[in-house]
Amino acid sequence: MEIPQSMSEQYKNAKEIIENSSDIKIYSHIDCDGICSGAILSTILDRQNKVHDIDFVNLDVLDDIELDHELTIFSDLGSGQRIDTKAKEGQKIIILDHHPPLRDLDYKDNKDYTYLEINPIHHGIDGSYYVCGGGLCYFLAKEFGYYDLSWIGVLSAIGDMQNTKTGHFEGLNKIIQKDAVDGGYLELTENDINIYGRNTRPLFVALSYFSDVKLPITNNTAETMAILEELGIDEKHKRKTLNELTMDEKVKLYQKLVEMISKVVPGRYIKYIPQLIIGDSYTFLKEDEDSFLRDGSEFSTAMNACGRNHEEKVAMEVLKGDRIEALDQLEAISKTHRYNLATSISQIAESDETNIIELENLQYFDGTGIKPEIVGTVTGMILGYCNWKKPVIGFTQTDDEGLKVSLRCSRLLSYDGIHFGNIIREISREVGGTGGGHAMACGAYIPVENKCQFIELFNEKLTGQLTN
Ligand SMILES: [Mn+2]
Repeated sequence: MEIPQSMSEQYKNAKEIIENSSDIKIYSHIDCDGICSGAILSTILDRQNKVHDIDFVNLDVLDDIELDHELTIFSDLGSGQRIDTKAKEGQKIIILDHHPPLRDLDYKDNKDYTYLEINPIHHGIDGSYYVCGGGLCYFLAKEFGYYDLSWIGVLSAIGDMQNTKTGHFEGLNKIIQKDAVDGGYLELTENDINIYGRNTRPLFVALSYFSDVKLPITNNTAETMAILEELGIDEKHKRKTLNELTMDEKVKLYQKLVEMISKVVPGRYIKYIPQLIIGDSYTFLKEDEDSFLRDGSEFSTAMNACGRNHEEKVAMEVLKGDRIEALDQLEAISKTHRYNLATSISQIAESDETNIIELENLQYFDGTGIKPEIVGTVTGMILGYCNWKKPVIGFTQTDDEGLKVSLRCSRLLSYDGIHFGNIIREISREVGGTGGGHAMACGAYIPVENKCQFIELFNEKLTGQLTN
């Protein structure tokens, strides 16, 4: 895939607009993709000697936002929000977003302000798997000749889970990946064993987090140690990481995982098993050998940890190159974040009476007290304690009137073709809320009094869809 002509013309236009502006504001999203987007844009503007200000925001603050600058750039958001209702004559707006657009390509016409929206969907390119916000910003950087930012484009796509379907990058993401490899910033290991924490977690710990299917090793380090011993890998428990394994050892581990998973999944899922274990891995070659920044997934987790804790600017400074002060802060934030997650998990799953309620087609828990910012991550980790054949939904209070809802499910269900992001959008709307997201990771905000109705409708909606 290449960038369509219509889109590359938009990039030329965007470059021109930036070159001719001096008072610039950026709004970007608070997740890894949004932070990467912001870091790329901010670097472009720094190098162009453009004074600028950047804010990382939630989507809900954008509707009918006041525009106070000559040029306002929106990245990884904006397409789905009414960001230009207060645009004044002569102002300029650039949007770089991959979410479903409210407006079409000729919306720009007949305005007394400049409106440029670069969205792959306008050009027939999928925004879930082919390019995300950071990628779109990288193509702008490329227009300026800044190929060295390609690795941030790759990181954004990892954080946005653009590769979950196949384990590889496709579409425009592949161009970004190639730029990063060619520039010596990225090493791609195709079809590697894909278990989180390859650089920093001892393998017996990393394996215990396997939760797409409940295995004997899930949340059980005694069992993971026994299995590694049986395979002759890391027998003396020297806390070897996945990265330290030889190819031979990786093959043995792969075969063992396939064997274990085959025993517990229904026959029609057998064909998906390799996808659960295998995927490309990404190593950032400019990072220190033993740094958690060297592995793509671990780097993206640290970016998300900052987003969850309203410390996006720390994350951005690390991306822009501060590996001293900002990196120290990033480590501290990640540590606190991990502690908060562990506390939340033990409150829900590890207490004596189980707090997970299982219905016919779903399971849910009341996460009151868990910060809304982390309830999604917690829900994902709770999956390992649940029935993997059904999605798990977590609820937590945002204020007196609102609930944040998060849904996570095993990748097997999404390979099966269920798109929970679309389902949650529909159901949350029916109960007076808003929602959406990915096939296997999504969320919503709903009025607190409609929780039961939400659960009932959701459970009903799934009847016959989960065929286990
Ligand atoms: Mn995104």
